[in-house]
Amino acid sequence: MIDQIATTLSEKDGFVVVTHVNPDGDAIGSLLGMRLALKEMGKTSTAFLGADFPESFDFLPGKGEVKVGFDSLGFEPSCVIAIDVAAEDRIAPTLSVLRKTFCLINIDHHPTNPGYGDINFIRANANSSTQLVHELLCTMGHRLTVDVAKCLYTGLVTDTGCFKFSGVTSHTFQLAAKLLEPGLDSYDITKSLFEELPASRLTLERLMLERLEFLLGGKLALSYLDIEDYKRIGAALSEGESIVNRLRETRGVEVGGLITALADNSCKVSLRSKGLIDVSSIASELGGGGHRRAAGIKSPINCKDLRLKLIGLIQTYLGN
Ligand SMILES: [Mn+2]
Repeated sequence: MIDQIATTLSEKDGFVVVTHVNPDGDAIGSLLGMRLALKEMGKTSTAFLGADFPESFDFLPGKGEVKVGFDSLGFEPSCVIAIDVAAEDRIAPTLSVLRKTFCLINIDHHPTNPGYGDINFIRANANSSTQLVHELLCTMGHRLTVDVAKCLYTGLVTDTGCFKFSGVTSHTFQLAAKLLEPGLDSYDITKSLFEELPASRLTLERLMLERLEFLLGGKLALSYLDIEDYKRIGAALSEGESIVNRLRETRGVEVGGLITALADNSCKVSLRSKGLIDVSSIASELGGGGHRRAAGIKSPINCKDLRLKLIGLIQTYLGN
């Protein structure tokens, strides 16, 4: 577990740090935080993303050194460290090749993580994966710098919805205090995360709210977008995952849902619940998955039919 990982990192050299596809704040924070800390320890390492670095996290230190491909690794890696990756097939695709050669360290807080690593450090009740990275650094006796703290704090803030989601306890704030300790200003991070959004995000949100319907006696807030809307507005498809949170913010609403019609007549649905019903169960009945309060579906069924199935299922779960 954590001691074994600490020993491995101390004794070996040459590490590749990876995270999940479509990375969020916790994924990017873990990736950069771990990589920077390894660098501070004098270890040879690289962070690998498998795709272009997401613009919204441009403010974080170390992003310039993140590699897209493995072509120019330049050293002999001994271990791959996967952080915040719930399932092995969610790691950037090329890792399957590496898997045969290296030891795989798996650090994560998703309850569904099966422990696919050679060494696993999984704690489902951790607020963020950056919390686990922090614990690892403490175990190793590594002193926290402002740069590493910035990355780790970003993961904590985003995965707790600015300390707003369920699961936030006194321990969460104790960790936040420790991360701010090296001299970090919380607003420097939260401003970059939440007050520097692209205009396309607000335009997309306006369209989502225009098309909002309250169904099932006001318990379901449902809206609809088309992939063409995203293209016209110039918004990334991942923006849908953020704006859907708005849909459960209303009194009486138990579930918020955003349906997106994709180009091939298939359909993507993002679901958010206040916790009364488990949207991951609903999602898995329709070929998707996720958590109790946040889940998603990608289905070959067209949106019109999927919408009706979805409303029917939510109605059943609500016991109406
Ligand atoms: Mn996470």
